[in-house]
Amino acid sequence: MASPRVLVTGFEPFGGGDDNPSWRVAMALADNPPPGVELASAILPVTWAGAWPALREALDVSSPDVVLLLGQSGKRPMVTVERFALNFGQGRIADNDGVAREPGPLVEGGPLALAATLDVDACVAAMAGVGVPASASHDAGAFLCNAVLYHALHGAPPGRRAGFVHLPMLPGQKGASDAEPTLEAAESERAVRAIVAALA
Ligand code: PCA
Repeated sequence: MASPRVLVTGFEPFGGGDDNPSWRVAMALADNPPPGVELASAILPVTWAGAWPALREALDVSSPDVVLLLGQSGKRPMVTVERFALNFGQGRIADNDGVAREPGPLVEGGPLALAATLDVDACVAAMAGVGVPASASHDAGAFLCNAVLYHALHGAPPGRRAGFVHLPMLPGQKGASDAEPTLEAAESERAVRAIVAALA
């Protein structure tokens, strides 16, 4: 059987931050591609205007069987795999263009919610299997992580699977406080590699 084509994406730093665990992991995988899959990767801008166009372009170029979207979550104690994307976007904070989006649908007339097509529980199990605490989440928020998952699912070609993994902030990352749980980049990378290995 041919190796599955897997597109892994990360996001740039945002919200005044100086780093993002998701771009670290996406770049680490690009530098040292996991075995058993045909890897493509992309870094997405944290902007309402640019994130989906950048993802759409990466999808057009790589035509992946699996889309594994990564992002940072500031307040989660562990790696989380999103079950759903909502057809709703709101700029709780300004994006990297300085735009705070008014609340409203991402896709006019689109379904209110779409379920991830990557097996969420299998992803959680794969990460638990390598000793990285992980859980499923039913709320990807209303910012750009939710938005790219919704767009990746909406109108996806048959047979393509897409999912989203939220990674905790990095220790010492600007904006991370002692009160917020963090995870080393190497641990997040190990977790994501376990998911990719399960796909291979
Ligand atoms: N996290 C944000 C957007 C970019 C990122 O890494 C989010 O959770 O929506």
